[in-house]
Amino acid sequence: MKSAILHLFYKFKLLLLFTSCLIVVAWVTSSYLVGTVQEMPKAKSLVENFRAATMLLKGNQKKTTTSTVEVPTVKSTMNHCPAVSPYLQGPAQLKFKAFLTLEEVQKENPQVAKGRHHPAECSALQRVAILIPHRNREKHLLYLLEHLHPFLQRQQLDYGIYVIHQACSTKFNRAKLLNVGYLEALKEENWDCFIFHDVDLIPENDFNIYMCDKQPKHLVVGRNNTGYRLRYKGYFGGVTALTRDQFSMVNGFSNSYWGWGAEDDDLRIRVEMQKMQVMRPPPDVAKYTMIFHTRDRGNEENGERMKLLRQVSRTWKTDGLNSCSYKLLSVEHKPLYTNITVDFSMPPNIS
Ligand code: UD2
Ligand code: MN
Repeated sequence: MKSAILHLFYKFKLLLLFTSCLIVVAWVTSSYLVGTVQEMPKAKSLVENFRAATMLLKGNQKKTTTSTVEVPTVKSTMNHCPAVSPYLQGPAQLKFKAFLTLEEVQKENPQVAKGRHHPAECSALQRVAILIPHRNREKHLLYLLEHLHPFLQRQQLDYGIYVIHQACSTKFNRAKLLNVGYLEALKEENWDCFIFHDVDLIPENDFNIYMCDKQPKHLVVGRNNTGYRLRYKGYFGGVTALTRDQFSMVNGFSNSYWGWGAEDDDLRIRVEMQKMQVMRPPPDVAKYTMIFHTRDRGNEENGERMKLLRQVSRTWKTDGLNSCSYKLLSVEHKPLYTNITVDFSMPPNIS
């Protein structure tokens, strides 16, 4: 009798042990599964964004030999913005109001201060500086600002617009102004990406993303006045996007192109000499309207340009960012852009 009771008790103990084991196993598995399911979308978007950031980084690392490569840093603890912004609208019918004023454009953009803006809901993938060379094109600048601010905000970028204004009546030098823009903008912020932007080109499709890539990007495939066709194979004018490191690797633009033409071809040659390859978005995306204009006074065709182009392989190392001298007249932080005014002294052989 006693042994039967003992046997029963022993069986009961075994059953108890087995059930508690089952409970523990069930609890561990269920909490693990729930955790995984909840974390999936977040993890997926993090991985996607991390990939985008590392693609940029890898591109820089591969090409950079001397300077240290910096990861685009994310200052906040916020999630990265998605690889494709949910606010993009696609092709747009551009409108140019006849009597637009700067005050109106400012009123349309109350959230922009000192030409800068960043998304409130997520941490932008890149910090992008837009550099615009300028003289006597106020109306074009107004139209560009009116279109570009909302365009860049729809792309969820952390951006700043810089207008680099050439003072006085010396021959216009687009390339040197852009070198100045790069050097001065970097004094304010460690920008990841630079967009070199003509004042008269308005992007028609916000899927033309103003971010840099593994290779230098040419953002203008076509424009209204050339039937939206690429002008020639090596064409690199109008709007281009280079990372901080890509631009420094080629020593920036040449400073020697006074007047109109070929400074863009010079930059392409520099890019190709570093074994980089120009990328372009698809033609239906990389479309621009160029506001009509004639050739400006002080920007006459440069007769020396073909000669200069033939010398790039000999001159690029000593003619560029490292030799860009200028007189900085002012840096003004206006609501919609930072205005940098510079004065250049022309070499004696240029008239
Ligand atoms: C083409 C290129 C441009 C550049 C130029 C040759 C395109 C779309 N653009 O422009 O990138 O390579 O040829 O130099 O292919 N600017 C002023 N004030 C002036 C003169 C020029 O602000 O007095 C600035 C302005 O930003 C203008 C840019 O320089 O958009 C280029 O000058 P352009 O528009 O007269 O030359 P364009 O249209 O032939
Ligand atoms: Mn133009």
